[in-house]
Amino acid sequence: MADCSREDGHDHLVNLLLIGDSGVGKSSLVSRFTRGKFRTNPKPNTTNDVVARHVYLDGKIIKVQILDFTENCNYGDISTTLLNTNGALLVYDVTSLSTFESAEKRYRELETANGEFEVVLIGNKSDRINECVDNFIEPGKAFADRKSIFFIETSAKDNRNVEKAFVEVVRRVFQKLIKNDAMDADAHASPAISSEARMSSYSGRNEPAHYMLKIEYFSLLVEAGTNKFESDVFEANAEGKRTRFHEKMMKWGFSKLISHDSFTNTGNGFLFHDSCVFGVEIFAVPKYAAIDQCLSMMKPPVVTNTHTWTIEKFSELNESVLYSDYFKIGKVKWKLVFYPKGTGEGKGKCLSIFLQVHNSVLLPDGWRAYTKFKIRIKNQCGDADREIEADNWFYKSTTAYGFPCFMQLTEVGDPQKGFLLDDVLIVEADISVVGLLKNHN
Ligand SMILES: Nc1nc2c(ncn2[C@@H]2O[C@H](COP(=O)(O)OP(=O)(O)OP(=O)(O)O)[C@@H](O)[C@H]2O)c(=O)[nH]1
Ligand SMILES: [Mg+2]
Repeated sequence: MADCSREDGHDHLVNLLLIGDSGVGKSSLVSRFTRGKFRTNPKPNTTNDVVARHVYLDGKIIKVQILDFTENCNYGDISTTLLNTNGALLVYDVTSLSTFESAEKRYRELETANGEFEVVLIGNKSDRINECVDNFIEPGKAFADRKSIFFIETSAKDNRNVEKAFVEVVRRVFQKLIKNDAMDADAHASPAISSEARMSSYSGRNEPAHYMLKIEYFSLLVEAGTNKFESDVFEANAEGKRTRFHEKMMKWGFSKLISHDSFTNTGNGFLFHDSCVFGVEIFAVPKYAAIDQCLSMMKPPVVTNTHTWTIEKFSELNESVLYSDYFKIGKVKWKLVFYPKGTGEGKGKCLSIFLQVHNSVLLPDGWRAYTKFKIRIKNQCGDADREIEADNWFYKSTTAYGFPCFMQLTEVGDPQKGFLLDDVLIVEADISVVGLLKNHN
C-alpha cells in the first residue's frame, strides 16, 4: 500500500451519484456492489444514503463513496452536491419505457446542471428481458452512442455486470484525474475531482484532515431550540508555521458564514429534504483519519413519547435511589432515576429526578445523542402538574441528566397540593426530540 496516506488506506476519493426513477434498482445495485447482496424487497429510499467501498485500480486504492438519491431529487436543488461529484450512474429499468424516457430527461438536466463529471448509463434488470414482450436495451445503447457516454446492461439480481459498471465509472473518473493533474502541475484546476483527491494526488504526506457532519431533519434541531452543536474531536495536529492557531487563538471561523435565508432556501441546495452537510478540511497536516458523521434528528410520535412510572408507598421508601423500568423512545433506551430523599444539592430537602440512558456500557465508544425532554410529577387532584423541560447531549460516559432539586419534599408531602395521593406518586417523562450522532466511516 505504498503511497497510502489515510488511516483507512486509500489514495484517492471518488464521489459517485446514483440517479434514476424509483424502483429501477439503484439501491439494489449499490447493495450488490458494496455488500455483495441482493434483497428482493428493499424499502424505497426516503433519505439520500451514502455508502462506501474501496476499489483497487492501477496500483492505487480508491475509496468510492456512493450517494443513492431518493426518487424525488431535483438536480437544481442539489447543485452543491454535484460540485463534489465525480461521476453519476444514471439507471433505468430495461423492461420499462417510462424509466428510460425519464433517464433521457435526467441526462439533459445533468448536462445543464454541470457537465464536468462522468455519466454512465445503466440498463438494469436485464435478467427480466425474457419475461417481457419489449425491452429497452437497444434504445439505451443508441442514446449512449449519441451522447458518447458509456452504456452497460446490468442485473443486480443475477450479479451481472454490476462490478463492471461501477469500476468503469471509477476508471473514467480516475483517468480524468490523472489527465488533469498532468495538464495542471498545481492540480488546482479540476472541478471534477474533490479537493481531497487532488491533494492526495500530488502529495504523499499532506492530506487534509477531514471532518464531515450531515444533519438529518435540521428543522427539528431548530425547533428544539438548539443554538450550538459541537463536533466530536478530530485530529489535525498542525505542526508547522502555517497554522493560524496558537494558545491565544484556539478558535477561528466565520460568525456570518451564510445568511439564514440563503441557507434555508431550498433552491440554493444547502438544505435538501431538510438535511444538510457541513464539512471542514484542514490542510498541511500529517496523515489523519477522515471522520464523517451524521446527526439524525427525529421526533417520536406524541402518542408514544411518554413513559409513566407509578411509585407506590412513597412514605415507606427506604432506598436512597430507585430506577424505573427502561423504555425505548426515539431509538434509545431510557430510564428514570429517582432519589426520594434527594441527592447532591437537593439532598434532604428535594426530590431529585434524572433521565438516564439504559445500559450505557453496551453502547459503542463515541456514542452520542441529543434529546429534548420533560419530567413531570402528576397532580392527582386535577391541579397543574409540576413539570420541568430540558435538553441535553448524552454521551457513553455521561448518560444521566436531570434535576437534583426537582421539587421540595415539603411540597410533595403536603396533602393539600395533590401530588401524593394514597401514598402514590406518578412520575412521567416525555421525550419530544432525539438526535443520534452516527459515524459513517
Ligand atoms: N429482477 C430484478 N429485480 C431487481 C433488480 N434490481 C432491483 N430489483 C428489484 O426492483 C425493486 C426496486 O429495487 P430498489 O433497489 O429498491 O430500487 P431503487 O431504484 O433504489 O428505488 P427507490 O429507492 O425507490 O428510488 C426491488 O423489488 C428489487 O428487488 C434486478 O436487477 N433484477
Ligand atoms: Mg433505493
